[in-house]
Amino acid sequence: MNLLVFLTLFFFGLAIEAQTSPAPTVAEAEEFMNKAEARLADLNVKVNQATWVHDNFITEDTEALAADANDENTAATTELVEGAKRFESLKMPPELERKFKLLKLSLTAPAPKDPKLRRELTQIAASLESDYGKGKYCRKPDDCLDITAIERMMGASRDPNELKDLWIGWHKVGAPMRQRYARFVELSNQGAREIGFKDTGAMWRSNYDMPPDAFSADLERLWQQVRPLYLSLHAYVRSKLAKKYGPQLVPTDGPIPAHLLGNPWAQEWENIYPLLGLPEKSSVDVTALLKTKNLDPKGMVKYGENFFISLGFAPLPQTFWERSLFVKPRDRDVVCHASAWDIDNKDDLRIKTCLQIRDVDFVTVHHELGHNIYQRAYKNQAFLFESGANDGFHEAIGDAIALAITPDYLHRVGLLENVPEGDNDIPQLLKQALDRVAFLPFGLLIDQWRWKVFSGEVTPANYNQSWWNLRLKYQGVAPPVTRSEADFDPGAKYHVAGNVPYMRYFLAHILEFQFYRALCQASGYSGPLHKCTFFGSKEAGAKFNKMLEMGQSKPWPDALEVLTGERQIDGGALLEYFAPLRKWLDEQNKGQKVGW
Ligand code: X8Z
Ligand code: ZN
Repeated sequence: MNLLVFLTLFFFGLAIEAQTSPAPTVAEAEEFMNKAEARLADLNVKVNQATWVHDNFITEDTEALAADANDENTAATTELVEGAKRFESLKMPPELERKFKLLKLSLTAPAPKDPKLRRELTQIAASLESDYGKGKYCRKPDDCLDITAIERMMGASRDPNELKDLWIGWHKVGAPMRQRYARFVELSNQGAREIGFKDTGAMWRSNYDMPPDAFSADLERLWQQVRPLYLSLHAYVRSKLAKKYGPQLVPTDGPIPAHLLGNPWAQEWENIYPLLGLPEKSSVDVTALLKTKNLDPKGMVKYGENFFISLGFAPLPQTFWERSLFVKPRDRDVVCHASAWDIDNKDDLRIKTCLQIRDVDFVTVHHELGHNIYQRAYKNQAFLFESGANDGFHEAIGDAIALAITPDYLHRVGLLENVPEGDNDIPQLLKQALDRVAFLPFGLLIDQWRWKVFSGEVTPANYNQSWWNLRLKYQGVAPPVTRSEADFDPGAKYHVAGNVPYMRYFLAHILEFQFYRALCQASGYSGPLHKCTFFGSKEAGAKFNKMLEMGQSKPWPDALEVLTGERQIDGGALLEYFAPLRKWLDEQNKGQKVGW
């Protein structure tokens, strides 16, 4: 057959094909989507059940079951995304169009269509999470510390050698993950490309109702807005640590050694408050209050629930109390990193935590319950809208409530006898800044690193070096000992091992102040922002719920507007909250170098 005849027949064939599959209609698209949502909702319950069991009882078998469930869900989603391509050029009503977009973005780990490769990816993902959950530092064969113990010890110890030893010990859990992580990146990128994204990082950045580059620009705007406050805090903390540990260990013009900040990742610094030289008893010691009241972990959660009830939310279901994990079990490996669950996308809410009786865990309790309250508020939305307006919203709900744990609140619920008198709010604000402001650059850098890894700008040959470059650039911290490419320090952080995107926490740490300020206003409060509690305000609760029940049904600026009247994420509320502290820090830092 000559070429001309062949081409004629070929195009004739195509024309017939086009005639036999006419352009799809909106009704067909709707039908496709309804079926897709029903199928995914079912699979989602299976994934939740298998993952819950795995995370609460890590064994080879539960790992295989969790990987299986994830594999099935990933396969179905991949197939549906492929099927949805048929409707790509169809003009649809906005709500339906949004569902198609969200379907395409719904996998955190997109996988290749090839079942063998997909399976490899889901198995690697499950094994990395298991490894993190089982992770231990064994000082001697019969003296092994899990992450809960290490967090406790690094929060309490002031011995630099012990801290260094714990830091090095915990970071050993990363190294064995390195090769599997590199393979995971390859496979997931292939999956992202098959769906039409440049790489997995670009896909993650596409989930913010704006072009991915505009999102990156917004992050830079936010960081520049809050960075001066972070630098002031960093300089002040550094000078106090230099006094405590000496300038050889803590140079007054350089980065802070990462093992001295009271936390394995130097991400929140509240635990070193006693080293900062403020008069004792000048701020409320929540840890001491919880201990004096003899609260057990469940009791702490009850306080959290009670706050939400005071705003008008319904109590948590009985099953929450029966099925949640509050304390680390003694006899088995669990993923202790705190999380909130909605197993059936209806009422089966749970948290999984290894609580200690400490102020930072009291904040975590409110954080997790915020997830549960959001999940329940949007449970009547369509499946693909059962999410936060964006993932930063989800992380900010409980944190906004935790900001309202003021001395006044603690007094009202009977945890604190006397509210400290006087108007010296600096100790309280400093404590809060050690938690929320110290976190900001950490929240920003994790995915700066991961996005570079996914894009190929960072390769396995410089995984660790680039990690520490970013730690230095944004946080101004340095590792206590020389690191090399035999290490894989990112793997010692849960969200890298567990493949949970992290930019959400940076956003949340800004959004929570916007939410908090709006809730304060709704409650009728006027006064310095940091003293506000909206405990008991049904008005604040009703306004909150209006935003929460929207889930992800509308672009996030619409949701933000419902609660705050603003359409931009903005650091103004955070800066307002910390304004008195900023002034004070700048006075303390006079004559000192700021930055590193
Ligand atoms: O992972 C969490 C929550 C669960 S979503 C406990 N957080 C981040 C972390 O621990 O690294 C909350 C603050 C940041
Ligand atoms: Zn969370």
